[in-house]
Amino acid sequence: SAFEYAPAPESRAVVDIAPSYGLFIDGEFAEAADGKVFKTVSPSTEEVLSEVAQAGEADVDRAVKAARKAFDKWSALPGAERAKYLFRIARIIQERSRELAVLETLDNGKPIKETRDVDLPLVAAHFFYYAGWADKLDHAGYGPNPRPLGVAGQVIPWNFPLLMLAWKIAPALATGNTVVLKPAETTPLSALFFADICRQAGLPKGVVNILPGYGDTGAAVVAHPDVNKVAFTGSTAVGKEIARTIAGTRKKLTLELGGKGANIVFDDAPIDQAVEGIVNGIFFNQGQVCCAGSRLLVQESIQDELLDSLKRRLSTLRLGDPLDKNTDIGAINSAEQLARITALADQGEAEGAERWSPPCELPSSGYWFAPTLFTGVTQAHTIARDEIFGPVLSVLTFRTPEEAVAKANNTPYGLSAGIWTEKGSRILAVANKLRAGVVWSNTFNKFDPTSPFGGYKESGFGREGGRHGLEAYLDV
Ligand code: TXE
Repeated sequence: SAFEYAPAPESRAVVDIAPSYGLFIDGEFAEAADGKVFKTVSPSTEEVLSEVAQAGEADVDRAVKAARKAFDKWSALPGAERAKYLFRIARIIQERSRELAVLETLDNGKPIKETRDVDLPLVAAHFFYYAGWADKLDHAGYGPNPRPLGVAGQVIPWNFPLLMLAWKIAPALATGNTVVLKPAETTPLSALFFADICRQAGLPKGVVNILPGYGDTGAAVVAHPDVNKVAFTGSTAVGKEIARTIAGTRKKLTLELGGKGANIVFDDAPIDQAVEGIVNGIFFNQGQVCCAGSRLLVQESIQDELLDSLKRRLSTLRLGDPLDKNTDIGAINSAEQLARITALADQGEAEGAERWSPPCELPSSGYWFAPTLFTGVTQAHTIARDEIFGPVLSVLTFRTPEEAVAKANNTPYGLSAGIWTEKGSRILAVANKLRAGVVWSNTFNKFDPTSPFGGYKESGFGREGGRHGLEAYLDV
């Protein structure tokens, strides 16, 4: 089934990484028009994995033209025909999931446990899910005959490279749009392997185009006049810049930006379960997750007990080789991200919060950051407000549910929150007052292709996933 776990990958031998890769335009791999290339490295070893073509404006133009040309035929196909391609892609992803999981772990630095058990099953599930919608769009609640928008320009980040690609490409293709996608500069490889999967599935040329590059490539995709829809996941600053760029055009836009999620633990919560949820909330993918539970709000009366358990649990986490299936904490994705995390954590200390990490040896090469806890954090601290996007948890306390809600909402972001309590009525009462796109109760970081995902406030707008995810790609 779509939700089956991938078999356990045992070594990097399952993936064959070529020394160089081209851009994927109109069904073919090609060099950049100006011949530019960049290197992608493994963040856990700093080993160069491959050299990748870097798309410039001329390449963006060629890719958009190919997508535009492919659009007429692709959008005219009966939905059931488009579904066949998407189901085929989903099945190939399942078949190749060991290889893709190892590839993603090498290029991103996250533990194989995560790419194997979370990323890859979810990637396949998204393609299966949206394949199922392709012939049912008349019944999606948007009235008869909703129309695709045209060419979708999609820019994605590095924290879930293949999953973010799936979130963007699966609904776009199901609804009859064609795609020009720019992967993040530090993680281009899985998108290029996906291009190969499109060929393997016999997807018509030009329906999917993949353009590796830096921010300027993304900006050129966004600004291209023949792009009809822009979908972006990344930093709030770049999201705002994109919104400014396309203001005044008729391009449709969805933005999935940063977050500062609160995990709220009440005094009646099952402590052991809450500790697991807190750890998953902030240390999953080294905390490089937009919906991470990066603020722990704990009811004052259980603070000591909870922190003791949490520290004991953190002391058992294994940091190291991401390809080792026992590893819990992998590498930080890039030197730049490591520098950002380091600077914010240092600022937390300088502003007077109390810093704690379990004893933990960091490998000598690669980009690493030990799991870190800050206690005595108040709203005045930078680490209570800014997105750190790393394995750093800020602990704040509250006395009453009202105070918990006020503190949780006291952020410019609004992407995620978690509530831990035995009382169902309290879950509903608190959840209804939180300004967050997703609220988990007695769990955290659970994803499902049938659920819409997206933010309030500075976390962006528009929804991805579920029936709502179709709307972003349709004129209704
Ligand atoms: O993001 P960028 P970065 C947050 C997180 C992190 C910070 C910086 O707080 O610490 O952002 O990360 C492309 N026009 N998130 O620098 O720059 C870029 O090439 C068009 C949260 O990596 O936003 C990449 O493909 N595109 C987040 C993508 O945008 C541009 C995930 C994201 O990079 C561009 C990532 C431009 N002008 C970071 N400039 C989340 N919501 O999950 C860059 N890009």
